[in-house]
Amino acid sequence: MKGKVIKSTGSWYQVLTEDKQLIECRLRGKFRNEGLKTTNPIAVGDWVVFQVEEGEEGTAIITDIEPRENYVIRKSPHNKHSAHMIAANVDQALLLVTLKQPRTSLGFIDRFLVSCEAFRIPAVLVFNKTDLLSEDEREYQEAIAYLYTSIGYTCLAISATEQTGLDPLKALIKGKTSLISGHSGAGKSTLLNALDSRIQQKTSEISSFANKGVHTTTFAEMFLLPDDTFLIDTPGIKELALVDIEEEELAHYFPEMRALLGECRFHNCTHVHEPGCEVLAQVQAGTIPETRYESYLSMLSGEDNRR
Ligand SMILES: Nc1nc2c(ncn2[C@@H]2O[C@H](COP(=O)(O)OP(=O)(O)OP(=O)(O)O)[C@@H](O)[C@H]2O)c(=O)[nH]1
Ligand SMILES: [Mg+2]
Ligand SMILES: [Zn+2]
Repeated sequence: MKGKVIKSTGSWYQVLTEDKQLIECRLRGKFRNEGLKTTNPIAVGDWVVFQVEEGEEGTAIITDIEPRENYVIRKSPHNKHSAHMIAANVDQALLLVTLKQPRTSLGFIDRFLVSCEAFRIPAVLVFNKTDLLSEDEREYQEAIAYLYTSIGYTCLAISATEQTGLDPLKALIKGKTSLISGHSGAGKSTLLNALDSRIQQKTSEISSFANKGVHTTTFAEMFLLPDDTFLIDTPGIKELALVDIEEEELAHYFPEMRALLGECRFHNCTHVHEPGCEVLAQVQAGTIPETRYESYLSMLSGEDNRR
């Protein structure tokens, strides 16, 4: 029998069977993780083969994991050698962006987008907490959304608490499996609760001292909505360490640069100082946004993950 892992608590996995029954499963034996060094062998979203245990009511043993279409891993910023698999087989990743409480920086957005490009997962920016914005802040948000839309990313603006802007979001997630990411306190769990009243994820006010979230959600969990719509709530991202991306590959993960890469004079151009660099020319001409290019440079040098 086959099913989809919707929750993992370390030793137990909650699996949704093909006929929409829930069954608690355990893992027996060692699983090779497709050469990936991860701290967990199975993630939310994995399709697994299981066998019901004899004599045990309603529990089963996972015997196999189906090949993954894609996966999202988060590298520990402190330990280069360990990575945690957040989810597998997702159709899209939504980043909840908040201009304040907490502030999501452009550098953070760009790191997230580059990671999604590397994982080959379409990314969507969802600006949340729009109810908190002044007129000026709203204009600033619209300018950012315009910038990312022009690069090709879908941008939406919502308020999870006021439940505004949710209809386009509902249309976007319908029939798909979507991962919801963002800083702690950005409102991921609040949004889940707003999308379906049967979902009751715990939420917490952000700390008034640090203006940051308090990491209320501690493990990824998948929720089933009507119409085969799956949403994955995840713990807030503190820092985003990039998965292994070679220097020469990095520009490929910026769609607005990717289109130009054949046009630089040198085929191994790093787009930093080389003569005849088309990327630099477009930055100077203003067609590549300066903030994006700054993010490129900061990722290239491997400096701060935290802006
Ligand atoms: N004003 C306002 N507050 C919001 C909005 N969405 C969420 N919040 C508040 O932000 C706080 C944090 O929300 P959570 O849903 O717990 O945030 P989270 O992203 O799940 O955080 P972690 O689980 O820690 O990663 C709560 O007090 C919410 O009520 C919004 O649209 N507007
Ligand atoms: Mg949460
Ligand atoms: Zn170049």
